[in-house]
Parts: sequence; C-alpha cells; structure tokens
Amino acid sequence: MPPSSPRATAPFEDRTRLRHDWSIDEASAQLDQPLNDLLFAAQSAHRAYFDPNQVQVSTLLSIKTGACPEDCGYCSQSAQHETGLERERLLPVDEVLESARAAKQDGATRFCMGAAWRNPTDKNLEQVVAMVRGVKALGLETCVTLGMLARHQAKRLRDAGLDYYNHNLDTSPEYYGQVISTRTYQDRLQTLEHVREAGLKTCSGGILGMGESRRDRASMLVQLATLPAHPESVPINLLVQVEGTPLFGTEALDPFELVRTIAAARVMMPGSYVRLSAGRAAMSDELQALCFAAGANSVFCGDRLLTTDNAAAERDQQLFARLGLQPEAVALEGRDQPGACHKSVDQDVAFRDRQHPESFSGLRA
Ligand code: SAM
Ligand code: DTB
Ligand code: SF4
Repeated sequence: MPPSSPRATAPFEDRTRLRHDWSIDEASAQLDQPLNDLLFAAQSAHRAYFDPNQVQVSTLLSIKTGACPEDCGYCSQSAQHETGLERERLLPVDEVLESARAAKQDGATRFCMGAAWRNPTDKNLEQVVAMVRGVKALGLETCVTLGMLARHQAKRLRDAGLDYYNHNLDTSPEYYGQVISTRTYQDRLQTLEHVREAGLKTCSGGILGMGESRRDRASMLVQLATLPAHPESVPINLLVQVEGTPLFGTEALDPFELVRTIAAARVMMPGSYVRLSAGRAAMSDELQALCFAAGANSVFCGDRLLTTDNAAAERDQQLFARLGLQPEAVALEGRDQPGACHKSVDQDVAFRDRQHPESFSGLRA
C-alpha cells in the first residue's frame, strides 16, 4: 500500500537537505500530517545526520537565581511574580566548578550555566568568563544563558572559549506579546545575531504548552529554521507550571502536540540537535520514547533544571537502557571513569559529516 502523504514519498534528498526558506503554511502542513507520516519523515531526516541511538547529554546549573526584572509569564525567577523563590547572588567560581565536576562524573558532556538577568553587565561577564574557562579546563563543553547580549560581549565570551550561547525565541512572533512585555522579539533576534556573528554556536528554541496554537508552533519553528544558520541546538521545553506565575493553570498541552513539534523541528532543521528540554519530570517514559523516536537527540540530565526538578538521574539511566540509547561522547580524552551515563563511541566522524553533508554517504545536499 502506498504511503498516505506526498511528503513521505518525497525523494530522500528533498527530505534531508538544509532549507532556510520554510513558510508557515509548509511548517503547518508538516505538523498537520498523520502522525505516522510525520514520524517517518522525521526519522529519515534524523538518520541522515545522526546516529538515532545517541543522545547528547547536558547538565544545567543556575549560577544566579531570582529577582529578574523581566516579566516572562512562565518564569519562576521574575521579580514581578510571587513564586516564593529565594533570591541568590552570583555563585562563586569554585562552587560552579564543583558542580561541573560532578556533572562530568555523571556523564554530561556539556555544562550549561543560567543567570536570571535581563542582560549581563561587563563586570558580570568577567565573572562568567572565569567560570567558562574553569569548566572548559575540565574537558566539558560550555554553554551559558545570560539574557540579552551586546556584540562586544558575545565576542568576549567567544574569546574565553565558550562553545554555546542559549537564547530562546520562546514562541511565535504572533503569540509573544501574550507571554512577555519587557523585551521584544526583535531584541531576541538581535542577540542571536550577535551570538552567531561572534562565531559562537547557537542554542535557541522555545516553550510549548503556554496556550499557543499549532500554527504558533509552526511559526516559531519557521523563525528558527529561517535564521541565516540553523541553531546548532534547538531546545523544546514543555512549560513547567510554577505557582504564582501568570501561566500557572494554563490548559495542559496534548502530549502528541509535543511529539509533532519535535518531529517537525527535526524535519525542518535536520542537522541540529533537538533537545527534549524542560518538562521531562512530568512525562511518562512512553512519551519520552516517542519524542526520541520523533528525532529528539539531546536532554538535560541531573536532578535539577534551574529552579525546578528534572527527571531523576537514575530514572534516566534506566530509560536509556530500556530504549537502547547511548549518551553521546564529545571527546574521549580527559574523561574520568564512566559515570551514570556511560560513554560510547567517538563522534568525530558523525560530527564531520554533519558539518559537511556532501561527504556523508547516502546524503546529497
Ligand atoms: N534570563 C535568561 C533569559 O531569559 O534569556 C536566561 C535564563 S531563562 C530561565 C532560559 C529559558 O528557560 C527561557 O528562555 C525559557 O525558554 C526557559 N524556561 C524558563 N522557565 C521555564 C518554565 N517554567 N518552563 C519551561 N521553560 C522555561
Ligand atoms: C532551555 O531552553 N531550557 C533550560 C535552559 N534552556 C536554560 C531552562 C529550563 C528552565 C525550566 C524551569 C526552571 O527550572 O526554572
Ligand atoms: Fe528573567 Fe530569563 Fe526568567 Fe525571563 S526567563 S524572567 S529573562 S530569568
């Protein structure tokens, strides 16, 4: 019997080439497909760029918590919301490095540091630079998320050896005003431009389950996929509802919408890591398995996200084992004993192939 969707019958090359000209109608058509057709397209794209059984593992640490002047409607850390969160000062470098060492022992290959700032001051940035240098020296990849970044600050972080900068678009341009009023969508795009032009890798995605429509999710994916370069990492967060935030009590998203959005992200940005990000603690193992089948290939491991609980490390270990998933290695040298997430093979070849798809057997760009 022939496949039911024209997408599923498209030549392999058309389903895997990197495109930067997606329209909202095309993205919506992806999301609207029968789920099996969408999963087939996503898996084809995934296998063209990645080993589908490998998952990149990051660990997250809040280096400065609470008292943020922004009003993001989902966030526990906004000073404008009564969430009962204790405000904390910027952590000392040695405390950050202690957490990074523990994350490495537990099998993480990337350490992400988040600060509840609208933007860092240049003085703040020097303190973060010291953290980045220290974490890098441990043999971990580094990522920071500090809010809006000026051009010279992005360059400063690049010179310090930072690998990734996380800055999310969060939702569609059309829905954005329902969620945040203290900075604009254009502000976010500009920070992404500074990050990209400094030569840092971009980590940018959004949050689902904030009351947005499927078309909003399509529109957000179009924003990401039509950037001059696809973000190397695309976190898809499911809203963690925090009491005291304006979005607390929002109707829960149909879990299949999360699966569909991940699959569409995989199809539209096939060479990017798609991270099943916040929200895993409340997801069943079966839902997470579907997300991995839809093309998610990155997670946060560790018991905490920034201010909320993550899926427990032991549960993740068991889930990975049950699904035959392997934590991805970045570099084998300098690694300690395998920790909770055991290492597998060196990914150099796969990495080279993603950067230069013309050299990848089976894929014609
Ligand atoms: N303050 C910086 C900023 O907003 O750019 C960095 C930290 S901020 C907490 C990083 C991202 O975490 C947000 O852009 C949002 O996408 C995500 N996030 C925050 N709270 C969340 C929640 N309750 N549920 C899901 N994602 C959340
Ligand atoms: C991202 O997209 N998700 C992470 C990370 N980037 C910084 C943050 C999730 C935060 C979830 C709510 C909390 O723990 O405060
Ligand atoms: Fe502040 Fe970031 Fe939270 Fe927005 S998401 S309130 S900018 S910490």
